[in-house]
Amino acid sequence: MASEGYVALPLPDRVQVPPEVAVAQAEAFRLSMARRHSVRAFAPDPVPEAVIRAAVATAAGAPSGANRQPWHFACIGDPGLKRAIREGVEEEERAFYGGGAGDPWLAALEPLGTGVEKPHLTTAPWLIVVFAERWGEGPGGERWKNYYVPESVGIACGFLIAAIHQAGLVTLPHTPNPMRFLNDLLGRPEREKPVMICPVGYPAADATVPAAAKRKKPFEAICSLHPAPGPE
Ligand code: IYR
Repeated sequence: MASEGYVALPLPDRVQVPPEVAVAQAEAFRLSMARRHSVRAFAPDPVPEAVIRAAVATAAGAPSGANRQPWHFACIGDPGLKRAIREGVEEEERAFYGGGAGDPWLAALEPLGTGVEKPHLTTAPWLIVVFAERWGEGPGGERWKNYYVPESVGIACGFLIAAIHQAGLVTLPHTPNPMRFLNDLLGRPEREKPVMICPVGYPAADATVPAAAKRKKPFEAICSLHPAPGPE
């Protein structure tokens, strides 16, 4: 891949908010994201393609190693393709829940109520399959290295999940293993590895979430401040 060298642009979209506005905005975003829940039961109501396109464009704006953008998002609204994906996923999950996972893993999943059946993969109006591009390839077959691929794609997935939530929709990040059948179904090259399936839609009227999923670690357990905060 040819380098164009370093070209500096003045920071686009510069904002400089007062500290109290920064605190208020951070808190507003925290509260909004705290209202995001992974949902397993979807309503069949349609979702406009424009929402899916906007969410994917948001994800594709994520930072990535050397700006290689090592991702591809396959968006599936076709019912036959969704059914084929569900069948492939459930076949893998049968092996996983039938012993492949091992007892400690199955015990860890029990409070989440997961299982082989994945009806959401056909009920949700859209599935977004996220692929990680392990290396880049030009039209002439020349190859280049991508950097920090899992980290980059993980960040993009976070952006995608936040964008879906911001649109007022729900998803359930799903990561069956090894998922290679998705390359065949979706015509993606071998150098792309499927890493996540995000069903997207409205929640079913009777949707529930596992109580266990709502127990978050105390803030003090996941964050340390240096220097330690003084007395209020
Ligand atoms: N992929 C399986 C199992 C599973 C694994 C983890 I780690 C989860 O947080 C949830 C499920 C499934 O989707 O059922």
